[in-house]
Amino acid sequence: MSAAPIHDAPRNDWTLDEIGALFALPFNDLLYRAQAVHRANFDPNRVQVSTLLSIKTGACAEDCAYCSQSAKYDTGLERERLLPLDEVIEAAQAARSKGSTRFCMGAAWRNPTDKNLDKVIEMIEAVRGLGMQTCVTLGMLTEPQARRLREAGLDYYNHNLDTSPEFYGNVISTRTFQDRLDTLQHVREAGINVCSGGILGMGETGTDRARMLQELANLPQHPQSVPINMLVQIEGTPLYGRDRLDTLQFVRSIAVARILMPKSYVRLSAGRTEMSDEMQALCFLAGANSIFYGERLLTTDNPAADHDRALFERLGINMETGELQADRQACGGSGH
Ligand code: SAM
Ligand code: DTB
Ligand code: SF4
Repeated sequence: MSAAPIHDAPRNDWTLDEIGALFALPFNDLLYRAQAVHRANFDPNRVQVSTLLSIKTGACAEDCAYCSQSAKYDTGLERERLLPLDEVIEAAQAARSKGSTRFCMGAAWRNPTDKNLDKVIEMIEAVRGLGMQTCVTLGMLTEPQARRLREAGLDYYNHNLDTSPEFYGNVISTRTFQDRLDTLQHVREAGINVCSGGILGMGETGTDRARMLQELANLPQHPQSVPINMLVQIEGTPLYGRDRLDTLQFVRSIAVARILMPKSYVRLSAGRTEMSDEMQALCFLAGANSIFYGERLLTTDNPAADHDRALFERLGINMETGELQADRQACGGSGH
C-alpha cells in the first residue's frame, strides 16, 4: 500500500498498515517525507532543550525491566530521599545559565502521595519563578492530583507508554498499559501539556515499534512532546545485554513519529551518549526537534552541554529560547 500524503492535518486514525508502509519506505524516501512534514510545521533549524533532575532517586516499587531505580533489581544505585527545595532551585538556575528553557523533575515513585505532591508543587512554583517552563514525571496520577498540578502552573507532565501494548507485559508487571492511558487522560483533561513516548531497543519487534507509535498518534490528542528513548542498558536489570537496535531503525522510528504527529515536538531522549554525532544529525533530519541537555539524565550520563553546543554549531542549529506559557496547549492532534 502507498504511504499517506505529506501535508495532511493531524490525524488520530492511523492504521497499522499505513504505519507499516511508512517503515517499509526506502530510507531516503522516508527521511524526505519526514523532513517535508517537519518543515511544514516547525523551523527546521531549531531544537528545544530541557534539563532533567532526579528529585527522588531509587527504591521504586515498580518492576520496569529497563530501570536502574526499581527496588527489584540490584543495580548498585544509592537510594535518596526527596531533594530539598534549595538544591532543586540551585540545579534549575545552573540549567538556565547554560541555556535550558525547561526544567524536568523526575521521581522514582509508582505514584505520588498527596504529601509528596505538596513538596513537588513548591518546586514547580520556585522553578516557574525563575522564568523556566516546568515538567514533572512522578508516576501515576489521579484526576484531582492532575488538577492540583495544573493549578500550580505545571507546563508538562511526562508519562510514557514505553512500548506496544503487546510487548508491555515483557517489560512491566506492576502496572498495566491501561493504567498509563488513564494517567494520560487525567493529565490531558486537567489541561496540562502531555509528554509521552517510549523506549526502543528492548528486544521488541518492528511491529511493536509501529504499534507503540500508533497508540501515541491515536490518542484523543497528540502528546505535545514525544520522547523517543534508546534503551540505556543498566547492569543488574533484566534488559541488560539485549541486542542493540540497528541505529537506522531508530532513525526510521523518529521519522515515522514525525510524520504521524506532525505538530508534536519529537524528543531525541535517552541513549545519546552512545550515538555518534552523525547519527544524531540524522535524527534531527528525520524530524527530532528537542533533546535533554546537560551532563545527567536521571541516573545515567548524557552528553556534556559543551559537546551539544558544538554539535549544534556544526549543524547550524539554534536552541529554542522558549517563551514561558506561550506554547501551553498550543499544538496537538485533532480536538483543536
Ligand atoms: N517513575 C516515573 C515513571 O516511571 O513514570 C518517572 C520516571 S521514569 C525514569 C521516566 C521514563 O524514563 C520511563 O517511563 C522510561 O520510558 C524512561 N527510562 C527509564 N529508564 C530508562 C533507560 N534505562 N533507558 C531508556 N529510557 C529509560
Ligand atoms: C523520558 O522519556 N526520558 C527521560 C525522561 N522522560 C524522564 C528519562 C530517561 C532516563 C534514562 C535513564 C536514567 O538516567 O536513569
Ligand atoms: Fe519506577 Fe519509573 Fe523506574 Fe518504573 S521507570 S521502576 S516507575 S522509576
